[in-house]
Formats: sequence, structure tokens, C-alpha cells
Amino acid sequence: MSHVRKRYYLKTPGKIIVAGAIVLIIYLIFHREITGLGRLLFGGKTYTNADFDIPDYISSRDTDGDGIDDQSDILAGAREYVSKRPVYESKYYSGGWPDDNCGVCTDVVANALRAAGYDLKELVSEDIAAAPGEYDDDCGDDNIDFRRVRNLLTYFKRHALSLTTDFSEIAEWQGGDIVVFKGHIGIVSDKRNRHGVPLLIHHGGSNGEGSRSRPDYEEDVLDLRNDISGHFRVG
Ligand SMILES: [Ca+2]
Repeated sequence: MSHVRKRYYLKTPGKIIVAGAIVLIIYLIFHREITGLGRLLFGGKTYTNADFDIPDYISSRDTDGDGIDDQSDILAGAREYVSKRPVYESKYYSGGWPDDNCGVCTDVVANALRAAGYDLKELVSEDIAAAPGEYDDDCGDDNIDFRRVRNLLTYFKRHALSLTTDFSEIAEWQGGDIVVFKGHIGIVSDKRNRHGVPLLIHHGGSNGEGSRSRPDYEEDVLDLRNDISGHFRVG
């Protein structure tokens, strides 16, 4: 008894689609550093301050007294937090701090600063009490106030060093800085793209309101955004 192997062939439209997809993928891989979609999908080669003759910024402060300067602690704290691959989910916690590996964009910043000895829950609460007119009227719950982008923007405007929002001034951007967008916030990476623009350590969708866990929390997306509202340095 003979067996006749049945072969399946793609029809012409299918072949064109598959070939087109392959060409597009190859193009994006080889041009990933100059195309926004390629950078998002495949990342790109990264650079450091040394590649652009930019001196590393070392803070003169060591708030938690661990022998490591604040700026370095903040950067390491951000990486430590996202290394646990938190799940993007916006929930209320009775203690304020998420304790189930879920979180939102503000939790990256709160945990990064916590690693340097800054308790944003306490600091934001104290500042709202000291200057309630500077914050929105719906503030007043310590457990959530420090997890809202708009409150952190107000707090950093009042208490942190405000720096340029021009991405072309690459020497003014350092790992451990804080960057705020419309509805989103993150920590500046010490890795840079081919133009010297740093990567962003963050959690959330590209519009800041993501609802899924990201496969990569450190991305070359900073200069793809046009809604920056603040660049700050705490350390
Ligand atoms: Ca320290």
C-alpha cells in the first residue's frame, strides 16, 4: 500500500504576504537603530557616557549612608525593581506600597528613590500637608497620593533640580534622573542609543497607560515621545 504525501502550497497572495513580512522583519533588524518600530521590536546597540565623552554624574549626597551616592542608588534601585518583572496592574494597597509584584509606572520611581533613602510616600504626604494649594483637591490619601504622576510632578518641581527637556542636550541627561511625561514617569538609564539619547527604565504602555506586562522595561523610547513635562535630578 503506497502512501502519497500531500503537499500544501501557498497561493500567490499568501506567498506575497509571507515574503513581504520576511523582508520587513529583515529591514527592521538591520535598521533597528534608525526606525522607531525597529527600536521598539528589536532594540539596538547601546552606548555609555564614555562613548560621547560625557563625564559620569556622581551625587555628593549619600542619603541612606550605604557608601553609594544617591544617583547611583536610584539607578540601581530602578533596575532592581524591574528585574522582578512586575505585572502592570493599577490597584489600591492599604499600606500604600504594592506587595504582590504588581504596580504601575510611579512604582518604578518610588522604589528607585526608596533604594537611595527617599520615602516618597512620606515625602509627598508631608509636602501636600505643607502646601495643599500646590496639589489637586482630590489629594489626601497617603496610600495613593505618592503613586499618582501628577503629584510626583508637583513634588519634584518643588524639591528636585529641574533640568532640560531637550533630548538633543545629551550631556544634561544622566542615569538615575527622573523624567515625567503626560500620564507617565520613569527613570533615565545610563545606557544610550547611537545618538546619545538615554534609554528609559519604566513600566507601562507607550502612552503611559499600559495594561500588560512589558517584555522589556528598559527601552530606547525617550526621544520617540513628544509629551515630556519634566526632567529632574534628586541625587
Ligand atoms: Ca546611598
